[in-house]
Amino acid sequence: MSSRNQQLFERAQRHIPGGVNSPVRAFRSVGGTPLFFQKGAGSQVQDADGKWYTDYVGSWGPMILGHAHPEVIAAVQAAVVDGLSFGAPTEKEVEIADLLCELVPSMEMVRLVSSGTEATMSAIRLARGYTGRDILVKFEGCYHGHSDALLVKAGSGALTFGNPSSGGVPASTVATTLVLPYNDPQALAEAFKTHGDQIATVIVEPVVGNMNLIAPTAEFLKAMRELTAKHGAVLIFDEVMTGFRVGLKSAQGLFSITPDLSTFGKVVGGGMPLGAFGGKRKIMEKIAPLGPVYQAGTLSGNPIATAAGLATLKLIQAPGFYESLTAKTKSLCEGLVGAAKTHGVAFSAQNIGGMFGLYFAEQCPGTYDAVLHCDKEAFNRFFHAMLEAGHYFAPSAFEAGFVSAAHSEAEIAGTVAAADAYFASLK
Ligand code: HOZ
Repeated sequence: MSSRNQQLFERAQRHIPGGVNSPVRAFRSVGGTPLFFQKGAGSQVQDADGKWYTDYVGSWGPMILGHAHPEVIAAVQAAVVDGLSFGAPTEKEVEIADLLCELVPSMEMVRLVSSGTEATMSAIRLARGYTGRDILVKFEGCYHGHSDALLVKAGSGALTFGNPSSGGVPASTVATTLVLPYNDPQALAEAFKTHGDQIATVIVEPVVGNMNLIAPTAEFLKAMRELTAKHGAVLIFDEVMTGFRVGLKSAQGLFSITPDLSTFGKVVGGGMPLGAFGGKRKIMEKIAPLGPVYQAGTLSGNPIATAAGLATLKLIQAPGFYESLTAKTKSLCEGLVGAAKTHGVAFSAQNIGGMFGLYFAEQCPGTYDAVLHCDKEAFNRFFHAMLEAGHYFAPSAFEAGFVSAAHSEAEIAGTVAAADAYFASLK
């Protein structure tokens, strides 16, 4: 008899393309049937067959407190009874805007939206409107949501204009998107030398989480800040993934770099659809109704989403929160590396705050090319063995993983023990 997961997946495919509402969920990269979840509690998620897993995906980042945190649930329940949406301002929007500007060093003004994709798309429009220039620079392997101008694959060579990497994106839309290699300050300097007076903005994931985890070099971030400032381009830190995940001041606080604009999503909404973009007042004042750059949304600043976001942002300010989260994520990485080493498996891992990368390679990669050289098939076998043992990692070798405050050291030790048993079985 087929499992309920399988039955649901078969049924889903009738009316939902690929049976999923976001492609990476389809398990195409790792093979097999995607899990349908019915419940989450703390660090655990339960699938449609009733099996529980220790969750290292955390809804791709938002669930930093774990699933169904009582204070977040209470805040949402309290908000729900007062109405679901008004399409008009509410006090909670003001509260969360104040808090974001207080917590994140570069934020002087902020606009709330409903997703990370909206945040990055709007920040780019704003940067172009502010500078009056067209060229957008992005980096190979960085993902900034699915708006047209950002869906560009890397061309070979450092200084090529991109081609669409998705059907349906007109070549003209991406003709002004320039794709450069990540962690390559020289390529960025060349781009500014050639196009400096036409570059509106450089957008970057300050720690990449969308080609597995890639840590930035200090030189790369420094060069980016200096070159954008020198040429009058807007530097956008896409902190949708890193925001409140790598530290309370986000990646910009961790690396002491002040971007001109930043984008947020995931943790900021505590699991509800909420995003934000913000930064320098003189740039933000170009947005309608103050300025000529249009941006809007019926559900922007939704009262339920802001309730969940505020409750989450309050709890992550607890003393020692990030020290503990970082230590737990580190013990997961170190434990897995130790187990792999014991059994002679080529494997490496690293974390920055509560996000981590696992690589079937001797060393942690620092570039897109190096990530592509990791052993994807070995990851896929590991993924399925761990899933079978009740440990849920991202279903792709090209995604970062996440630990929550609800994960206990004992649960992490259990995951390491399961990995140890799997690595031992490979001999
Ligand atoms: N954009 C997410 C991966 N980096 C996946 C979102 C989802 O499938 O929910």
